[in-house]
Amino acid sequence: MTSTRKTFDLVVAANRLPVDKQVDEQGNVEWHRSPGGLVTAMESVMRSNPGAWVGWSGDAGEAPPPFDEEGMHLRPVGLSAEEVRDFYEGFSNDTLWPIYHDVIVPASFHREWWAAYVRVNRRFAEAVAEEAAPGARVWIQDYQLQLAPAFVRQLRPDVRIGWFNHIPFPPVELFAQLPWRSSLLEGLLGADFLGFQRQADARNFVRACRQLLGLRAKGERVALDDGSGRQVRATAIPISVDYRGLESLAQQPEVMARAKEIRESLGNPDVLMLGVDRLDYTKGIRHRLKAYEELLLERHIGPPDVTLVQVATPSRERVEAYRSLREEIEQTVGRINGELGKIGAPAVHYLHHSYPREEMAALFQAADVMLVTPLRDGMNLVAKEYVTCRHDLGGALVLSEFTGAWHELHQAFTCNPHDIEGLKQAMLRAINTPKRDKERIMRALRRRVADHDVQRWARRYLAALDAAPGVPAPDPRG
Ligand code: GDG
Repeated sequence: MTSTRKTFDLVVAANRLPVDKQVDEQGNVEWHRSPGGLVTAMESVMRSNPGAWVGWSGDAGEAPPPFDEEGMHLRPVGLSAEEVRDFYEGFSNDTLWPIYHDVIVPASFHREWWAAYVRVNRRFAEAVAEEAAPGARVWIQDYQLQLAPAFVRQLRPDVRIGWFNHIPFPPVELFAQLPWRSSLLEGLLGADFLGFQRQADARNFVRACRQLLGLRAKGERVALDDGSGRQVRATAIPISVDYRGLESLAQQPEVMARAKEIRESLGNPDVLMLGVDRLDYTKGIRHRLKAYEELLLERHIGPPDVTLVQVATPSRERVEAYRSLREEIEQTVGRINGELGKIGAPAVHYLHHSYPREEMAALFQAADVMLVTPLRDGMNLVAKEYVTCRHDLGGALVLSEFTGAWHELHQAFTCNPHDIEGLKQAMLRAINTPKRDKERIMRALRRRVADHDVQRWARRYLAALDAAPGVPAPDPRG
């Protein structure tokens, strides 16, 4: 039996499609590319390999039919309203997310959420299996799809399967809390190659396989005990940003003019501090505000000379932990402004919005001090985006040692956000270090990101996937 259906040599599966749906006044549906780094990276590899992308469209209900957009074949996966609640908001964001981020808030465990997670992972795998050409490369993304590798292998043993984790992989002591820990590991072990942000994350995974599944492991390789002789490699391939694309955006005269305008509209402060985060408890926004408030109270700094712009992009607003975080942050901002602001010069400019990329690039250029203070973050792209936009070598990056980014950008003004006194000192150092020293630091940070951009990340990942051991050749010596 022959089939005329077109299939693809590279299939990416991610929770979301790389496009957002927009409906015009006449009710016509249009899809617009969402500007994430992953999409940019994929574009560069898909130019030479015809590629498909499997993902959820973002709306509950039946999946729209597959379509082609900007050189990619897009294959939507449908989620019912209950599945959005149980698979996405529930198991992904209220069970796995807290466990994988040091249990900053308690995780919720519900068996119906797990059932939805299994069902949706299987649905993704079925879509991948239909789109993949014989011997294709399949690249599955992130914590929402940890069972998909094994489901894909059952359906399509001929394809090469990789998975990349955008968030941390927790130490076994935390991972072991999950009632479904063995199934999650077995799901991941369906892959040939597993990529992580940091070597420590890869080691945590290997240790979990040893301790919880009793498997043998040597270095980065875990040996399966199912009689197949198969090995799975787990290592770090840290993600990055589209350095060239973003730098040239930041060099546009309109963006540079907008950066100046932003500073003027804030009253041209001596020091503009900036935070840009999804409104998430992992990002350390509370700790940052506390340190800033203390610096104001102790009169080290104060408006109008110094001000803070905090962009908190709306996120996961139906999950309770996110609602209460928002309330707490907004109360804190109100208190700081009420007690320490001046007429025409608030101490904190708090913006609960999402902005276009051009505006973000302008904000990065306007900011003298960028505050990236997560309690735990897989990578943190904002840190890399900030230095990419600083082609003028201006600005200073305060960076938490609990981000993946810090392992590459440790020349930044390092902080431990739990240590409020230390965080305050890092903020003051970022303000007071002489300009020439700050330029030297910025040059080094920029060089690192320029040499390790997202295109390189994607190429390295796919090369590692191709070279993954699978079933190693028998030793010729017998
Ligand atoms: C996960 C991991 C890892 C934010 N607000 C706006 C906006 N953004 C953009 C930023 C940046 C991205 O969103 C956020 O990326 P982060 O890396 O900072 O954080 P997560 O969303 O938690 O991402 C993380 C990442 O995956 C990639 O592997 O680094 O550790 O948690 O690009 O610029 N962009 C626009 N408007 C906004 O208002 N245009």
